[in-house]
Amino acid sequence: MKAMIIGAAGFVGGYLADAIRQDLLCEVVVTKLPHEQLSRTDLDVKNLDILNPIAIFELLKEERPDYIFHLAAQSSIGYSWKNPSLTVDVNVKGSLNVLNAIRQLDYSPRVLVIGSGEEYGHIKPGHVPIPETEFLDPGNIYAATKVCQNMMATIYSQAYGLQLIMVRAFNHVGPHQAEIFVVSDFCKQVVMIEKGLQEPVMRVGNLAAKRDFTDVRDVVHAYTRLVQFGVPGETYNVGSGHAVAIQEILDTIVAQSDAKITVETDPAKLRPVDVPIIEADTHKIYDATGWVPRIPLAQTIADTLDAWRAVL
Ligand code: A2R
Repeated sequence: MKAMIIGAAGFVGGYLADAIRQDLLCEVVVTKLPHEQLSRTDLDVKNLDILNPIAIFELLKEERPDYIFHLAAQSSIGYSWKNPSLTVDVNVKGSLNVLNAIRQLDYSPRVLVIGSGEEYGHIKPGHVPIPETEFLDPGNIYAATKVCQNMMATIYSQAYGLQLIMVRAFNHVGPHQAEIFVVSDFCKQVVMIEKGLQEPVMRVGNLAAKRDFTDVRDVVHAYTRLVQFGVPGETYNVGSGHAVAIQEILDTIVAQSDAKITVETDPAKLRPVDVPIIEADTHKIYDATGWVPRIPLAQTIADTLDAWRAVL
């Protein structure tokens, strides 16, 4: 058996490759953009730009993966405001290219199409935890493209009988995440302070917002279970099911350091449209796969701090 990860050079790809080997016991082929670096030497790596439909089809025809995980995306919300056109090209047209290539194959692989909890957007008070049936009200271009990807995959699954399973992943966190994300940002700042590289002041945004965080090392096991046991044409939330205030995250991070730290609000980090609470309803994935996250947030934070300590 063989699995392919499309778009493996990002945060999730390496963790997913390890989970596939462990859970699915299969060979793993991964793709990256030609200009990207993949530090892993133990993986079979192919270059692929999903904006090139012929290249996708040729690669799939050659490799014939039994499982496909489609992670490739322009995944930054901030960048999606700056370059909406590229975000639409990659996340909508690129994903459609992937779906069209799969449709042309003479066999039917099981495919996980990764979307985002951001697709729900402006959650009304009292509408948490959020079930998959919730009204989609995306608040940014990234989220809108992921809604579109989900709809295209749902339609292709129904119309052409493809084995496409859709995910809406809520915030995932862990070692080596880019520092534009809050947990990684806070951990990096703490380590900078520990090492005397930053004055002992943490700069933070909205601490009252509550978000649903899951360790990336748990998320990838949800993906391996869904690709096996998810029902084609269905969408599944992947999250912890518990919202945690950013304030609590900050307190946990600061408590894990010996450094003396004060906290200051940075107006540049305050987002005007922050939704007060986002929390996934996780009954559907649990019923389908039995998956539950196992790594406590304090452990994720400890490991993320250690990863920054090793890097800085
Ligand atoms: O944007 P880059 O240069 O970081 O490359 C990203 C890559 N990618 C592409 N791959 C193939 N063809 C393209 N035209 C293309 N454009 C971008 O997909 C990056 O290496 C990878 C996605 O990884 P990340 O951005 O780190 O996302 P992460 O955290 O691994 O999340 C995986 C999926 C994404 O679909 C997210 O939207 C979703 O989970 O939450």
